[in-house]
Amino acid sequence: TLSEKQQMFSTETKCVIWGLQSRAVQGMLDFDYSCRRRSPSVVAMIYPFTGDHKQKFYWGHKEILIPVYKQMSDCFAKHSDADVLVSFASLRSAYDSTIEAMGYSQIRTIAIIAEGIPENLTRKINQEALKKNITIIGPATVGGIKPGCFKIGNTGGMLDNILSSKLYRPGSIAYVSRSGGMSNELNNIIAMNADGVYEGVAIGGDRYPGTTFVDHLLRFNECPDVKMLVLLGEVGGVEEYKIVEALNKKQIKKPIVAWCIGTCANMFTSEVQFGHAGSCAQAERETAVSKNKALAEAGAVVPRTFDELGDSIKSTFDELVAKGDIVIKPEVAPPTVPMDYNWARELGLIRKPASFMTSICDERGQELLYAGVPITEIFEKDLGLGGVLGLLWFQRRLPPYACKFIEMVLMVTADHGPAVSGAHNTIVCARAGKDLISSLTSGLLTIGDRFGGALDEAAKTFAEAYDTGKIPMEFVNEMRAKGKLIMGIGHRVKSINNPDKRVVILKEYVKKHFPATPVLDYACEVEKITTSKKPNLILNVDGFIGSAMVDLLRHCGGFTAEEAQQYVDIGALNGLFVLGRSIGFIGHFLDQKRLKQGLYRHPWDDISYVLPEQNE
Ligand code: Q5B
Repeated sequence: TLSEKQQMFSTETKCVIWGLQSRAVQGMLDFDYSCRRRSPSVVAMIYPFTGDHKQKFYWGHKEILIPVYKQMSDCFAKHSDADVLVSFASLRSAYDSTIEAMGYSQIRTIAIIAEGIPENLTRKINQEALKKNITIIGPATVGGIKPGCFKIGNTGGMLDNILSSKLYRPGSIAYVSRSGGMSNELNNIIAMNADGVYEGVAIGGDRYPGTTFVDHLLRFNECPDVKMLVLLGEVGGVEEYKIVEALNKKQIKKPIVAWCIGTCANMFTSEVQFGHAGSCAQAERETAVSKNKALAEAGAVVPRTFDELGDSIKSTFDELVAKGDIVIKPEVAPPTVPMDYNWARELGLIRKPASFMTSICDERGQELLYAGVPITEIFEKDLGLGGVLGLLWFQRRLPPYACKFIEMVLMVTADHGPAVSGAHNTIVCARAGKDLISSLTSGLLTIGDRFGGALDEAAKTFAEAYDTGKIPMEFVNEMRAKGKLIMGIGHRVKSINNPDKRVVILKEYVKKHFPATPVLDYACEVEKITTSKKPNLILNVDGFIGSAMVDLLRHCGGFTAEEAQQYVDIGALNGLFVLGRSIGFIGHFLDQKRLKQGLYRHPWDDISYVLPEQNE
């Protein structure tokens, strides 16, 4: 029987994850399930930045809860059966959390994923681990995998990879590599050329890994179920020479296929630093070519190139099968693990009708798109607020004169004093102690036919009257006969004697820049008739913007007649007043707060109490 240390993981291994790594945890649970483990390998998580709580995961089809602890002490007290810690702590917190974890006698193995831990701290961790007889895998690694038993974090990749590399059941080959990415490659190569992986460890790319190639190879050499070894070393360092030594001393007796990557470094005239911190040859001895030569001389099977690694594994494996050292076991299909929805979608395996559709904005890519236009382009082309509104409201890149008009509309409607319904409501609400959003919305809720919300109806009625060829007088008379007010006509304080400067400014601009203004002209004709009756029955700001917007939509060249009509029908134009006036309402809210105005109570002398008499 193997010692506990030799058998690092079993089907009963229980581990704790340091860090809120939900995807990695789910990957481990899916692996466990595919291996037909009786229970999940992950029993808890530690995360010092939130309180104790539970997170939901899938165990096959079933949902399970895994506790998350703030304190490591609470976690290990509750889960005394966990002897492995998989640490996703950052390079800043990995040292402290690993040292703390080593204080718990139940811990036998720690995998440290973080890259970039200072080498002096890694060496302290390694010394402490040696004293406490703890196996460290890493730092700077994905970890390792023992098919059928346990998977460290993200090792082996997604479930489809686990299945295609047959990692759900043990094979006869154990490997060591430095790189996590290359260990995935090995899982695949070994599955294709032999009966699969028994155990694989990626020791990590740092100069001082917690455990070395030879530590694991000696362990595998003692394991009766491991029939053959594979080493994937790399340029830099001298760890591979310890294997050469172990081979020469016959400490490693099992057949070993070995390759050190980075042989191309010899083709460069200067020193080459590969991806890992340790992968740089400081001397001739540290080159991949020298190490491959030494390994071959010591008896390892060394292919000519990395491309032939699979062939070497296959021929060595076939020999062991021929000798009867390896008996190929019948394949048993793993249980079906439900596929993660997002992954299945990404692979194009499933489709689901979307719950809602959107056609104005896409924030999913690298850059935010407004109606398909990247925001950098919006700034580069200086489309301005009017341009953004054109994209998000009308899905069109409007011509510059139209963008400018929209901005002018927002500017002139931004505020019209504290006395109007909406500003009044905002002020009363602010003075009742409410917040900005409540005060703003209470003001916005007053916008309607009588106040600021007549744009769409004005646009509709003036356009309809114009389109049906009614002469303005006929239209006014018809409205009066129906007992209807003309939307967009009339103002409480403005009149022909006290003209609304906002309308004057807009009119001047529209007349100068719009290609055609038939509906606005029609509304002005109506105004002539209504003001002849009463001077305050002017074409007001709502009526002006409404009719000018119909002309803009119809004649700017960006919309069909139906599209232009649709925007009026769906009530887009009132949005201009709502948006513009929100600026003012927010201003009133801030003003009241700045002026520290107390609760508003309407004065009694301004209220006429008209209650019925008692004897009535
Ligand atoms: N008469 C705006 O009314 C107001 C008539 C009309 C035919 C009409 C009224 C009206 C249509 C809706 C509209 C937007 C309620 C207005 C705005 C933004 C604002 C606000 C601000 C800002 C004003 C007196 C006589 C009566 C009525 C007749 C009135 N309107 N006839 N068509 N449209 N307009 N809303 O002054 O014979 O005496 O009984 O509903 O366009 O909200 O600054 O304050 O920026 O914040 O209260 O500019 O016109 O007049 O209702 O007492 O009527 O005129 O039938 O006739 P007043 P009333 P009679 S812009």
